[in-house]
Amino acid sequence: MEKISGNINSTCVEFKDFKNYDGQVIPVRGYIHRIREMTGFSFVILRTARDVIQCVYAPEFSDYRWDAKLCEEACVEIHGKVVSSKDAKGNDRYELQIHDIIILSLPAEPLPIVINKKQLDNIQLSTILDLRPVSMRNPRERAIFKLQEGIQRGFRDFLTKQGFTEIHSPKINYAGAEGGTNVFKLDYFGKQVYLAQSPQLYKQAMVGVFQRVFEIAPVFRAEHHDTSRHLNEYISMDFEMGFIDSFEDIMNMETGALKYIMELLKTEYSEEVTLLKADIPVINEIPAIKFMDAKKIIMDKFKYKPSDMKDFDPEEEQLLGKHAKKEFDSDFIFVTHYPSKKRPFYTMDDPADPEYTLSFDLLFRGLEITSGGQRIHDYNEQVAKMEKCGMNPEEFATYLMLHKYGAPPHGGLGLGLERLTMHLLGFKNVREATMFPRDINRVTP
Ligand code: AMO
Repeated sequence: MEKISGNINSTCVEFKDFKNYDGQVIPVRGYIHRIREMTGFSFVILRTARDVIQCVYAPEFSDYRWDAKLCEEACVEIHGKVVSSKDAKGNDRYELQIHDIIILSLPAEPLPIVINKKQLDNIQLSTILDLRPVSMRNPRERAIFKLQEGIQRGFRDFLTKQGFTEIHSPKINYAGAEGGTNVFKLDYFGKQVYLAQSPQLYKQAMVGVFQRVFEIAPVFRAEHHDTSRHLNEYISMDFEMGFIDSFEDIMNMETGALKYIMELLKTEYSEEVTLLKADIPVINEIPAIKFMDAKKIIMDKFKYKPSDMKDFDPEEEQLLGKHAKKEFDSDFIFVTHYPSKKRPFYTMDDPADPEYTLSFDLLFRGLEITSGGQRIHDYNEQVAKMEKCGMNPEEFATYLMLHKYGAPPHGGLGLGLERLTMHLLGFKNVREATMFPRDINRVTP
């Protein structure tokens, strides 16, 4: 019987390592992205997991002869000699002189859209989304989600280094965590349960165990409107930390995480950053402004009349983004001390003025990407706040175990991955930064 050792011996060479193989014949696997026939030779562009590699077929390179079955989107193993050359802009690069092509599989049909141009030109977003499994084969489209991987990786790396433990909370829950009407109801063997709006109640519970926890996972919001910034399922990057001195500890932790993420994107995702022309923000310090002071700026400086004095509309967020850029040369701005009436039941009121809370939002280029703040840790205070909010504390007995049996001062935040990606890449619609979006009109593919 054959034994499986767990040794991973890849026989294929990655493009980034080509420099170590100059002049040698090496194997590479991938898709045939494009074939361009020239006089006397052909360019065969091979698409690997992260790169597109130029290979050249010419009869004089070897005894191998072109197989007429080869076509775009064929999966192949190419054996070729690594040679240095120049790209169209005169930059040094490596290409492969083809010595052999082994066909691994052939497509049954040609692709329904052209994916081998620089970007998906003249194709509507709805078509791109309908055809996600193939539209993402386009290198630019693919790069969006590679970069998104970098954001999550940065968040995870940074927090792990800061002593946070990664957790996974359940997504089928006995109650909605955030209140409001945008909760999905589910029939659970005859009982009504809800899809998680956020990991809020569970991440707080785990502060009582690990002190610092984080989670990167999908959450569900039954958004009844079709907007460019709302999804019904999105990836929430959450953290919660105990033994804080003030809610500013949370804003500092987020600032540190964002700095780390942006640095990681610049260093380890530079090809994607270049391909997408991503405008990576420089973060030194992030300015913070109180909610009511922000309202004043919106009204006095921008002469805008808010429709709601307890929250911001998208136009007001944009004005605050402009203010941050002009006054502080910052792409980010924290808005703190939101009105108590607009924040969920777990938010700690400001002892200096209980009409307001020790909470914040972070705006990035004029869009809310984060909510966070300090939580109530005292049992009696939390029960009283629930009652004030019209909730029945008995239904939240599990949640209240944290408070009942001792909770440290703590707080945390939730950061929307797709929204951060969207504004990093200058997209107008959050769906462009979502691999398989779910909205009021879409549950497929
Ligand atoms: P909140 O409900 O404000 O806070 O959500 C936090 C962040 O999640 C993103 N977000 C969304 N992204 C896409 N589509 C949506 N429908 C959507 N709704 C929210 C935004 C937002 O800033 N429990 C708190 C966080 C905390 O206090 O720890 C919460 O979930 O980027």
